[in-house]
Amino acid sequence: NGEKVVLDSMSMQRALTRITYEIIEKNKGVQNLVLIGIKTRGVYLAERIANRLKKLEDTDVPVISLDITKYRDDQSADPSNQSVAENVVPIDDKNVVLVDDVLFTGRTVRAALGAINEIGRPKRINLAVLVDRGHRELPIRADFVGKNIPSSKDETIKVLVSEIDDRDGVEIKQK
Ligand code: 3GP
Ligand code: 5GP
Ligand code: MG
Repeated sequence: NGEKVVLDSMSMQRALTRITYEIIEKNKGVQNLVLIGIKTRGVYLAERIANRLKKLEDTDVPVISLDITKYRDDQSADPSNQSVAENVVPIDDKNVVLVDDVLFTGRTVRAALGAINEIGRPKRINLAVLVDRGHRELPIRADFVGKNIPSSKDETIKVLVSEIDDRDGVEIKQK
């Protein structure tokens, strides 16, 4: 039914492993590092990276789970005082890596920066995404990219993580 596999399970593992090495290199180690995953799949990807960091650097890097709903620009402001994050640790003066599955218009990342501002003031924030599909509407780019997938707007990219989907992988299909 018109689905094309862009990353199979092994390729997805390798992309996450490469991103992990790039994070270690850019950060000159894992000191002062905090990962922030954007719900839903960004959190699982951040946890995968944290598992790799543990193996490679023998360090437990915290993973915060971020809910950007309150900061979205396409709905009236959420009046509730709901917390924007789970597993919160201090992020002041930390090197934060924000993790998401797909980077598209950039609006989710813009919202995430607002939510992070509620938690603290990191020294620096970098962005890691499994897929960059283009079509940015804001001046936002990723520092670490699993795969660039040029896409048309009437295509949709499916990101599967075995924690909640039946397998790992990335597929592209006509909407
Ligand atoms: P996620 O929360 O795990 O990232 O937006 C809800 C879900 O729908 C997302 O899951 C995302 O993967 C998926 N999705 C597929 N196509 C789109 C799209 O074009 N825009 C958004 N916002 N989500 C999409
Ligand atoms: P943006 O805000 O950059 O337009 O979109 C980023 C967010 O929307 C990501 O968290 C991602 O989950 C979701 N998203 C946007 N486009 C797609 C897509 O084609 N496939 C998937 N899986 N998610 C998408
Ligand atoms: Mg997402």
